[in-house]
Amino acid sequence: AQDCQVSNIQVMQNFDRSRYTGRWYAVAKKDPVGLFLLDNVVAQFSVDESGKMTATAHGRVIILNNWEMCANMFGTFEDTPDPAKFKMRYWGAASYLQTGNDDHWVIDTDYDNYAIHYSCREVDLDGTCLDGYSFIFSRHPTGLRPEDQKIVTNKKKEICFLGKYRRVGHTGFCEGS
Ligand code: FEN
Repeated sequence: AQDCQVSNIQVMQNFDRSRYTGRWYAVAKKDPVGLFLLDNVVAQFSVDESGKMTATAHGRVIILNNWEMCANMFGTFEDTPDPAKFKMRYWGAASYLQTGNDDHWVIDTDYDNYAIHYSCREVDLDGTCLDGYSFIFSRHPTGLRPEDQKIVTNKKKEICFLGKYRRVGHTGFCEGS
């Protein structure tokens, strides 16, 4: 189950978007090519009255002239036939932030402690992911529980991003934004 083909990646079975709502702290991330969020990444997922999923996220960025900013990002999700696979349109509150339209897959979650997100932006000719990003989320700002670490390591392997993650620090830089 680990041929690294994007089309063979297993996602969360019977994904329940309402149980996924609320605050998630990024504890690790695999970066895409280009501009992204540096650290202090916190996401907040919601489901509106019609059942549509939306999210906000913030994170520290460094713009021109080494200015540290808190980027406030918004995302709307388009459903697909697979309940754990979405298309996410995203944009920033500030005009200098990039906008985009990415895949947004929930690989695994227990809803109460951890979640593994995956997005491949560019699939290579051989079917593997050439440019993608991924977040490991925790409900706890202090990180993953020891009992969840093994699960997360296995999933990183399955999505072929093992060894490509960096820890996401939380210093309070974006608190209250
Ligand atoms: C996700 C889940 C919750 C909702 C959203 C998510 C994705 C966020 C993304 C952020 C991209 C940020 C960028 C920043 C940027 C998955 C957490 C929305 C995909 C692209 C700079 C840095 C420096 C500069 C200009 C812009 O544009 N950063 O000079």
